[in-house]
Amino acid sequence: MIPLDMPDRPCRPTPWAAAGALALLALAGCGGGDGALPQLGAATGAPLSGTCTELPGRLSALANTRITGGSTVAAGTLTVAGQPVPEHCLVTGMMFERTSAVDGQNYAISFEMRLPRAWNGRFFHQGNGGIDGNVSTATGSFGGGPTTHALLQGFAVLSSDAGHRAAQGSAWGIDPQARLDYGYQAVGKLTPMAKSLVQTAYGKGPDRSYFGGCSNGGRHAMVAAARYPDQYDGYLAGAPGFNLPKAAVANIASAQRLITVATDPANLSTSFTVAERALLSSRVLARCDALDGATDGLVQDTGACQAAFSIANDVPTCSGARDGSCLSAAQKTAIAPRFSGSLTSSGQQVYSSFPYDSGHGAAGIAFWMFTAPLALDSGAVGHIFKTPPEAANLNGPAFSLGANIDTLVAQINATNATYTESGMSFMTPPDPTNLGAMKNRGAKMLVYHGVSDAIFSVDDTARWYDGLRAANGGDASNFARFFRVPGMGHCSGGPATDQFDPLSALVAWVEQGSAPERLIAAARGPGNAAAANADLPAGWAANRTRPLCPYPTVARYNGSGSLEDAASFSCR
Ligand SMILES: [Ca+2]
Repeated sequence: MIPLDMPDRPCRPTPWAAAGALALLALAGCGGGDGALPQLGAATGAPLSGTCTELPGRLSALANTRITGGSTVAAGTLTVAGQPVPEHCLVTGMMFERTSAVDGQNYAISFEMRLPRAWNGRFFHQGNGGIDGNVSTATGSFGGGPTTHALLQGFAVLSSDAGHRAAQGSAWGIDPQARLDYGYQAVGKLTPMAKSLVQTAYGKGPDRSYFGGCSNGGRHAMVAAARYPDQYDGYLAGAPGFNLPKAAVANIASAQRLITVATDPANLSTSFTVAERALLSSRVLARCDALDGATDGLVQDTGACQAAFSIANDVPTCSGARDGSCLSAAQKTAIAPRFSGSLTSSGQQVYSSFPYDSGHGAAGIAFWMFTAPLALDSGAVGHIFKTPPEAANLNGPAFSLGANIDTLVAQINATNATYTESGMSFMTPPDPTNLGAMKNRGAKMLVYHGVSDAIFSVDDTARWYDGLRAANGGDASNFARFFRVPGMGHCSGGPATDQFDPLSALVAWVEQGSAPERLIAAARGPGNAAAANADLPAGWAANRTRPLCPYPTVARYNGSGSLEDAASFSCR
């Protein structure tokens, strides 16, 4: 039982009473010190008041906002995760409409909100992927090949374009304010508007608020946890590209190496074919699969694997022509730095190492390894992240293959009179391991990341989490937990159990104090998912399950029981 006079602020050791009776008293009063964080209450639902079409008429007081539509969406009009979405209201609008003094283009933060008739009392801010620019349907998706979306669970869901339109390609990065809105300011502007809209629609604001997404959406969640710690109670960050400018430059550096071993210089994917990527993963499995106690096509102990595996020694070197059964010596030289990490000319990491894993042969890898550096990272770095930006008519492949990596690294950290925040400043959390403000008010953070992700490295996320632990006395598990997903690529896919519901786990943690000891993930085999995962190995049961374990633990086989069943594994 909690004493009525217990302060609702967090209990922390006080620096001025580091020793002696005062410190003992402080700890006693806090029920054990730093572990006693506030417990937030559970949300309670409410019905939507009025009709969807008259709702916009009641929203005229929203500041800096123009509501552009309100309509009823009948049950079953939308289907997500194979399930029909119940009837809800759709409200659309725009915030901060303006014309840029820098590039003369029109900008606004466009958004939609989907408001369930049967509301669960919660607000979900859906962070979208890529470089934003689209108002993705606000079903409340959050990656992870999920079995559900937030809208299906009864959340009121917001989605936005983060302040620019995809029709501009990446050239909107020439506008300084559009950069800042994309980085973090759109979230800061949208959040109070959305809560006010919920208040009008339901007669009360959200009891609990959540932010979730994967990739850039995971980055948004990480940034929101640092910049807006008072606005959300739960932060769900999938594959958080919180060092996105660095990752993009490193991927460009990778392309510059790979092009040297492409058999067709006009097709970067000929540098490292499907068969050769599958060979690499098969050699990783041969060396690492059994290290977790189960030869099951999954490398759970990725740390032990990195120590055991060597691309130089464990992959055959071609003695003749490349035929998919070997890598040429030149290929190994070009590919190995993808994993050890691209370096500047002075030997500094551009971004991060990437682990060897079982998923490098998966279909989704090719986009991130071969297409993205020439068609996506080029515009992201050329227009959005670097100061000064390139001209609007940027040629993506020519820019990426011709760029000086040292120069790009300097430019993503640079400012000038027009661009007063660097790419690294507006895209990343200001101090990623300082999450004290959200922690101390009882908010929680759940992070997941695929080990075979080829664009944002699980190693970078692990390094961040190690820093977070160090900043919290060696243990951050009372407010932030990080789950690795072996075999999974970027947000989903790969030879992995990639189907899980981290949002329900986060809600139970925030509102009930039930911390996730593990997440149960299932394979998306035929018949076990709305969209089957074509990357699954033939020998796996369609409904294989595994525990996803809180870092640094890994799922180890208990020594008996089915290899298809999570119950046969423990997080150790
Ligand atoms: Ca294994």
